[in-house]
Amino acid sequence: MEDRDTVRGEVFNPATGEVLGSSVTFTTEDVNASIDSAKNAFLEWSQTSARIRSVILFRAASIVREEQNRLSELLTSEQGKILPEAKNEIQGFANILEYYASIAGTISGYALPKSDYGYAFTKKEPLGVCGAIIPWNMPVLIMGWKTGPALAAGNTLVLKPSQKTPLTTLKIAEIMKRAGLPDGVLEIVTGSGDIVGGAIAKSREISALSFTGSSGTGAEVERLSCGTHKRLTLELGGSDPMVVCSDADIDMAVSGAVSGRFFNCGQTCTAVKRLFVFEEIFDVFIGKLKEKTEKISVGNGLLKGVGMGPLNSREGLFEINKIVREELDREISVLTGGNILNEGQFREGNFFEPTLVVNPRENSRLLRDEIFGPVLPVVSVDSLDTAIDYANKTEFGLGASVWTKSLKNAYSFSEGVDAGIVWVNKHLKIPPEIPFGGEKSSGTGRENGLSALDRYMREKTVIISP
Ligand code: TXE
Repeated sequence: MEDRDTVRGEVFNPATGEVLGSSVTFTTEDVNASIDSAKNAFLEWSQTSARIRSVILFRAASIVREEQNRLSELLTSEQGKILPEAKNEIQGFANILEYYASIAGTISGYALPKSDYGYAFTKKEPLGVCGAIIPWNMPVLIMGWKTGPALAAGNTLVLKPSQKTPLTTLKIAEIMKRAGLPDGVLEIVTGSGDIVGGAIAKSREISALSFTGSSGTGAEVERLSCGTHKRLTLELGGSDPMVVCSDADIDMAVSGAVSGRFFNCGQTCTAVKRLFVFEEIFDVFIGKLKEKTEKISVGNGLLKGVGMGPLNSREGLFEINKIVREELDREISVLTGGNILNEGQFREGNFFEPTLVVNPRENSRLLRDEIFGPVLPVVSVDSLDTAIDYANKTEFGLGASVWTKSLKNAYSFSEGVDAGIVWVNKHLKIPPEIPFGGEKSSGTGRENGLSALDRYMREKTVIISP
């Protein structure tokens, strides 16, 4: 199989290998022209009342909902995720726009007590032109995380989707225009990471940049934007631990692990990437886990009954295969799966079996790196302290979960784990009003909720002397 990922702007269906369409390859000059358009649109948009901005965002959300079937099919075709997940993602985008539309009119500062110098108050203002760089794993949801707060606050936005998944993003941008978004308020710039992403990172006209992607590219974005004084939000890789205590509801935890890992074919920043199970329940737990994992039917995400689609890219597929083969070479036990699927209906796609690996070596890449595919390492632990030690033995600190009925366990885990978001008896779910983001190599800043809105505004203090 040869790698068909391209820099020429073609978009491939990861289930069939067919060319679905293409996007324009912007040059640096094209990106700068889009930044100028966003700059020209800023004055009018920032002075449009919050009520009108909200009306436009609500209208856009409503059209997105009306067209969700068409959009979901396109998203599945370009990204690979199964249709029900694509529908959830499209609805998730609409949810985010509606959330920010509903709070745009509440943006406010506060009045300070009278001092010897007179009266003072603070107010919140939009920053100007903002930038967004989006990856291919959740292109529409992540577009919402950045578009919702940036536009609701009165900024204009230059947004770069991944070259692997630009098509649904472009359709949604058209819908937002149809909903009444003035020209220049949302500029989509397509093309390569180096040129298009680089131009955004280096621009002095962009006041804030929100990037989601790998930790390595995040570091490059930091380097490129150094000296431009832009505000950076970085949502980077994760290697989320899930800890199952001996008092947990085992069936609920098994379901949580399976959906937490194999959702989106394992390509989610806050997926369950390492599973730690108390030794008292280990055998029962992995028996049930194996059974449920083997029931996942793999295939083209457009087909009914399919539970997991292909990986998005050939390079991703080969990387996952390499990591699993490294484990096999060390005679580590693969409980189920472990292979590329390439016969019959799978021939042209990027399919890999849902895979469970039991007790890999402590320094295995499975327990150290961000594994972006359907492979779950399961490790037995003798106590919560050991589990927390393992959980923190990674450069990442995005999400983490503990499954228990004990308040004491929940409290100790949430205190001890290095993570930006901690779930108890749940993993992965993040509604629009809940802020989340990472620690350590998982990034800086927050998406969602009021915290994200704040990233797109500056606080100005006014002092009025009599
Ligand atoms: O990501 P990149 P890739 C991880 C995951 C995955 C690996 C590689 O492990 O296997 O990263 O994925 C743009 N300046 N995650 O290569 O390169 C790029 O065009 C500015 C985890 O797709 O980080 C795309 O729009 N921008 C992650 C975006 O950055 C640049 C989600 C992300 O691409 C650029 C995605 C540059 N020099 C990948 N180079 C998560 N945890 O959510 C590239 N880009």
